[in-house]
Amino acid sequence: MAGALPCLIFAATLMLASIKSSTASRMAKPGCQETCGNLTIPYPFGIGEGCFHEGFDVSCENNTVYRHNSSSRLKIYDINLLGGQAKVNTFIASKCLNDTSGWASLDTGKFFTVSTIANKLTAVGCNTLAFLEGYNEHSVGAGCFSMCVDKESVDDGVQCSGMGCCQTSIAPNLVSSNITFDNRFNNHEVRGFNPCSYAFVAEQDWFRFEASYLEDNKFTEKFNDGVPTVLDWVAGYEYCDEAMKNMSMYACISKNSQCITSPNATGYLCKCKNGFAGNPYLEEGCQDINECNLPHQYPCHGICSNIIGDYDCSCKSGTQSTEPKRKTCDPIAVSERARLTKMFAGISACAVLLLICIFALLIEYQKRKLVKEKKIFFQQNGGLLLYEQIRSKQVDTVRIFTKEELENATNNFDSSRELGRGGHGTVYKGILKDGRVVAIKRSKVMNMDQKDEFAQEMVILSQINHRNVVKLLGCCLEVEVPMLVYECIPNGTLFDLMHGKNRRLSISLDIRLKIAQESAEALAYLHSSASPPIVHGDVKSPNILLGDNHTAKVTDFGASRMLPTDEIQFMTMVQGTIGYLDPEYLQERQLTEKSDVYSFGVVLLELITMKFAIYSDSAGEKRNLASSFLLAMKENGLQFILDKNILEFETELLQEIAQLAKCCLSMRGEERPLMREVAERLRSIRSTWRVQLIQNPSRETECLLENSSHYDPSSTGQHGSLMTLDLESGR
Ligand SMILES: *[C@@H]1O[C@H](CO)[C@@H](O)[C@H](O)[C@H]1NC(C)=O
Ligand SMILES: *[C@@H]1O[C@H](CO)[C@@H](O)[C@H](O)[C@H]1NC(C)=O
Ligand SMILES: *[C@@H]1O[C@H](CO)[C@@H](O)[C@H](O)[C@H]1NC(C)=O
Ligand SMILES: *[C@@H]1O[C@H](CO)[C@@H](O)[C@H](O)[C@H]1NC(C)=O
Ligand SMILES: *[C@@H]1O[C@H](CO)[C@@H](O)[C@H](O)[C@H]1NC(C)=O
Ligand SMILES: *[C@@H]1O[C@H](CO)[C@@H](O)[C@H](O)[C@H]1NC(C)=O
Ligand SMILES: CC(=O)N[C@H]1CO[C@H](CO)[C@@H](O)[C@@H]1O
Repeated sequence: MAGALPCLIFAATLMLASIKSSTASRMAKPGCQETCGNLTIPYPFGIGEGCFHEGFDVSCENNTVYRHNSSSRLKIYDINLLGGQAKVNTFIASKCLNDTSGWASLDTGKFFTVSTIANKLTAVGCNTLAFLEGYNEHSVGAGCFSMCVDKESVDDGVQCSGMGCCQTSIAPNLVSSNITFDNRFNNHEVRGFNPCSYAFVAEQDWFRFEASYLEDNKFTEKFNDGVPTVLDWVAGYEYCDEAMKNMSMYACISKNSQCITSPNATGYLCKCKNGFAGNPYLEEGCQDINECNLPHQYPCHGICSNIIGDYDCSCKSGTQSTEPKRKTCDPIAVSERARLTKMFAGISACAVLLLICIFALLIEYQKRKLVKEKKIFFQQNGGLLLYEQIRSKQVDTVRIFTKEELENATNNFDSSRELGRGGHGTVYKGILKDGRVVAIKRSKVMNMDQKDEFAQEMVILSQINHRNVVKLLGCCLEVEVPMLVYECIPNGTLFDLMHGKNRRLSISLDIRLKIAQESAEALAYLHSSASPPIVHGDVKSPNILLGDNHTAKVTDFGASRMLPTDEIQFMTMVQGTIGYLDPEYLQERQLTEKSDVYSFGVVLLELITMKFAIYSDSAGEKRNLASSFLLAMKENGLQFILDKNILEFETELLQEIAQLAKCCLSMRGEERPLMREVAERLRSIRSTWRVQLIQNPSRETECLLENSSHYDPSSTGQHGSLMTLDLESGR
């Protein structure tokens, strides 16, 4: 038995660790920062947009958590999720000799109040009367008087007895308060041993009084940084029944959570139902407690089996009753003595058995948890839907990758493998086991609805096969946020080509027309291939990849369907693609094919002006390319905005392209042409241009014809010389 004790302790530690890790992993919203310094930040608290519930916005600076947007900028030490409390740092009011000022105020901000149970108003000093004036729904106040005429009368205990230190309770639900001193009492009479008075609201049992605090500077030296104060918070000011009526603001969204009226403040809090633990404010926050793993809290003297939200305790076979009984197991005693003997023998056997069981259970539990998690994610991410489709042969082009495969392919998502980072996620370069190079996109966080749509989207996308659309090869659904695997397009994006490092090279008009036409074809195809039409929703030059021979490949397709629709995240999205966004979409929030037409119009403009969608003019002012262009069109000043390198070519043709772009940029969606029409128009413009090149050979034409047999755009040398000629012909 000697070895059993350390064993037990070890087992208990392991158990605690496993409980900690399983709950700790679900405290913040997925994808949000979970800790700051050594403080865990549980949702509804959160850092950054989309990570907090309204009113619980905090920031992390220098490993310290601050409550945002409260006028006193409160530093948070501790958050008690289930008790609805937070410990913050507040300031001390101090007054020395007979100066009249000296105050400290506190504004708690929305949903927070100063806890009346947990705090006390404390004053330190002799001949000191400290006041707290505050406001809950009414004006309220409290005062505390400390009296001592000489040093000897100061009570040198740890408690505040009223001599040198006093304490009093404060009113409930304070949202703002101001601590001041009564000027009729001052330190002049006791200046010899107590020059200053101090007052503060702090956690009740935290402060230990010492007589030396009355001496010069002793107190401020020790408590210069402020004192800890407990605030109560609520998820909302309503009572539970009212709160549940408005689901848009209701905070207890976890499946097995419930609403409780806060005992400490006015409003409601959330809690997991009995048998569940975790964060009740998160969608999947409340998780079943496996009671059988916690024999101390949930003693079971038989066979313990966990069930969702509860547990069963049945007798071991061999005893009289084999029928399962709840919680306890007391087979009818034959005789007291027999029972005792049996029990005694049982206990030691049980202890050993228990130990082994605990170990086995622990290992099994962790393993199962992982498998279960994967399975849950798989289901959440629409895996079953997709699996069905694959089986019924509706989808035969898409593979489902495992998490391990993708981790191996990307060297564990090493940052050196990063190809790009955008509004929707990060793209990594991956090398599959069979040597194929692929691009792997890890999306940002999604909610459940988006995940369902994601699967639908994948089914649609997998059926698309167009030479100008980046091909979807597969996906991985076993992770919290699904990952997509695309074919890898080697030559960068159109954005890089125009604005990247090599932008000093001019791009021939022919190539520009080719890219424009091919992108338009891709979008037209996508708009017409399915019903309802698939809308890209994020057409922009960074989303047009370039393959060999400058073949355009549209990517990030269907991002729109995965885009969040609630307001906060919507704003992020707008920022991500500002400059390309259809103004009508902004107003009506209704994404249509015509939104893509508008965005394509901006890409077309980029191609003929070589400017960014939002660019700085010569005066350094930010301008919207679409607006500048439309203005230039109106004022017949097209030559001032077009790229100088193509300006001299063929004004009629350029006019035609500009006219097309103008149509695409029409304010009203219905006035814009269909993508199919745009593609047709570009096709005819391009063929006109080619015919002209052949009939009326300029130097660019000669160059093109000369090089056509061994034209290889992937070799920069060739490319470069071609461009030089290009430039010359422009002069
Ligand atoms: C967190 O860190 C601070 C100092 O960095 C320390 O004073 C405090 O005790 C720590 N809290 C916990 C819970 O470890
Ligand atoms: C804390 O932040 C301030 C600026 O806000 C900075 O000057 C200081 O170096 C930071 N301290 C640490 C320890 O990071
Ligand atoms: C209410 O206040 C008490 C005393 O500060 C605290 O222990 C408890 O966690 C608070 N909240 C709830 C929900 O009881
Ligand atoms: C404080 O007040 C006393 C009389 O009440 C006066 O004699 C003394 O000069 C004052 N001290 C200061 C620093 O104002
Ligand atoms: C607190 O009270 C003092 C004295 O009445 C006053 O001067 C100060 O402005 C008050 N502070 C706030 C924030 O109300
Ligand atoms: C629910 O709350 C939101 C935000 O406070 C509010 O705009 C909406 O009108 C409320 N709905 C109902 C039915 O009360
Ligand atoms: C308590 C507080 O300062 N609340 C402010 C938070 O920020 C919003 C908008 O920025 C203000 O309207 C609130 O007054």
